[in-house]
Amino acid sequence: MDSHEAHETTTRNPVPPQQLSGIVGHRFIYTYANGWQYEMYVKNPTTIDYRIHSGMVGGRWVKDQQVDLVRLDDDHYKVSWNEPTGTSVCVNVMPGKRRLHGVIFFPRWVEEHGERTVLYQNDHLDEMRRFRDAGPTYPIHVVPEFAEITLFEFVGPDDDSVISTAPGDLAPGWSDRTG
Ligand code: FER
Repeated sequence: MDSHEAHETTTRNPVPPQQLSGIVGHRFIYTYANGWQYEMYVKNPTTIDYRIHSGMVGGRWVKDQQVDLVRLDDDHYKVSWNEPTGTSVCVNVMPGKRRLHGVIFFPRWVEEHGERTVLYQNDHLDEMRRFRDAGPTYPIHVVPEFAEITLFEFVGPDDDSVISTAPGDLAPGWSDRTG
């Protein structure tokens, strides 16, 4: 047996079963321990829409962000992506526990000028990439926080009406609905 075959016979599959139906097609609203309130809609296994209701870049909203979505375990998913702004995000979601943990990696220019990203990003994609490339990128501002999921509901996949309004144009208290 050559070394390649030896590897083939001893390697293990590290990937747990990928059943994503417990998160795809769901909308959830959550508040981080630092008070920042976010809303995410998992449109399909590769795409999210989201709104930021309050916090450092409250008012920002995005549709059709491409993400990596995996199931880590029972009631435990992980969503990871990189924004056109250069911001990277990893979010662990435990719907049954109403628990979430996010780590946001902001480039220096967003930490200094977050207001430049407070808009409907889809209408400004090239502008965001220009800001990203102009920097400065470093030092990265790392924000790791737990959050409580205050609403978790199934609304169905691939529905562009779920997130279609700026956070600031919703009725007062809209994001306070629980469930
Ligand atoms: C989240 C944390 C950060 C999230 C989105 C972001 C939708 C996006 C940050 C940014 O680009 O400013 O939990 O969920």
